[in-house]
Amino acid sequence: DRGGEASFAVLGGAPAFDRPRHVGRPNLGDRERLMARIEGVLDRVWLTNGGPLVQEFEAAVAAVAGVRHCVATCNGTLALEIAIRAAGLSGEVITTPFTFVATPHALRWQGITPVFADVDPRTHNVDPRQVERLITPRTTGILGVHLWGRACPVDELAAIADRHGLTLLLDASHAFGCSSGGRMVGGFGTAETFSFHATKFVNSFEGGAIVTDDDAFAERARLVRNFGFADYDQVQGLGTNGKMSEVAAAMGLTSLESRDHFVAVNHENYAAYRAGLAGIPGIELVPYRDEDLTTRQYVVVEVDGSADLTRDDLYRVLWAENVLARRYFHPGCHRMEPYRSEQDPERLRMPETDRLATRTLTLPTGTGVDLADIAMVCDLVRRAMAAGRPLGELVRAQAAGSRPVLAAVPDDGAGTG
Ligand code: T4K
Repeated sequence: DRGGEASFAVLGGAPAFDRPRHVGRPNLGDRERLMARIEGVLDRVWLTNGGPLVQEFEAAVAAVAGVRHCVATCNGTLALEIAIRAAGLSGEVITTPFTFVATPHALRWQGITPVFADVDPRTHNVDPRQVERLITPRTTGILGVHLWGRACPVDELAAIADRHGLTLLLDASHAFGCSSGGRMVGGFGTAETFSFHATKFVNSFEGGAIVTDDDAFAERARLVRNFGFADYDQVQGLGTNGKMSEVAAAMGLTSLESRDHFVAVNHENYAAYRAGLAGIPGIELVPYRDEDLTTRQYVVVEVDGSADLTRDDLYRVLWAENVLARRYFHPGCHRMEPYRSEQDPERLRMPETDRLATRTLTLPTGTGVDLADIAMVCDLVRRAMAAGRPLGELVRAQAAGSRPVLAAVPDDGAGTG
């Protein structure tokens, strides 16, 4: 009997999956192509510092994004930091609190105060009206984020930036290969940044990139990426080491070659989730617009706050079943250090983000799960929501008493990612 509460693994039943199903399980491309490329790296004895594979990867990324310049980096966080430097930002920069903490950290690491603007609960992206309200004489820029690959309100943000003489940068870590209103992500603002981390749609183990159509900006970003070196012995300014290695580019190029396959799998998975979750009271699948190109790398549900089973209850139920769903992005960055301690609590009131951060749950997708897995996950969600309040009460009582079946579930301090 899989119908009763007793059958849930969280209450002592057998887990639905015998091994974990992950969010962000890396999509691997063609292994032979990867290995051949790595052999080439070794044969050339050229491992990093602007090698041929990095150059090829930069050209391929620029082509997808439809921009003139791509500056590949060792990860997405360094791409942000270098873009922030190259843009000459200082003082305060307005950004969203509902993002991975790398977004505000990249600003703060440069001595800039990230000023959080609350989100629009319908789009999960920053609300432009909040942004404009927060501009002060110290504001130098706006850093938007295309959460889940759904473009943030780029036209409104660009208009605000123009009106106030600010620079607009976009953290497009989730949005490589996505479009908005017929334009590819990559060409918005002064520059955009990608992440090619292992968990991303296209991955280079670790990696990132800055893309722009601005020649002078690209030149500055290249200098900053390489210690400020303009030539062998000429340093033009402060720089860092943000270079991508040849092995990373080998993976990135191989991953890129399988892009169409990854998109097809993600779209098929998303459709299976949409069908499987349809009509479950209290569960809403976060939609993508069919008119935009989307990679559907993130399958996110909102668990209705008034439902008998909360998001956190469902999270615990799923983890016990070996479905390692993630509470991206909980809590909002404004509740993380150092921002929580450094900033005026009044300025950290983010009711929409707080509400969203207790409702969203990201489910496994990508090439690491198949349609049978998804059917099983949807069945678990349906049965858990149907079990409702009694199940929630048992799960909460048990979490408080820490019964061993919950050993795999991180406590509330987790969910940093
Ligand atoms: N801006 C935004 C909006 C971002 O989302 C990110 C990164 C950045 C900036 C910064 O870009 P990077 O500097 O990272 O390039 C993960 C990723 O590490 C991070 O790249 C990503 N966002 C974030 C959303 O997710 P965690 O701490 O959640 O990762 P972790 O280790 O818990 O892994 C996630 C899941 O993937 C786990 O269930 C395990 C699975 N996994 C992971 C890896 C690394 C695998 O199965 N194999 C693997 O190799 O941050």
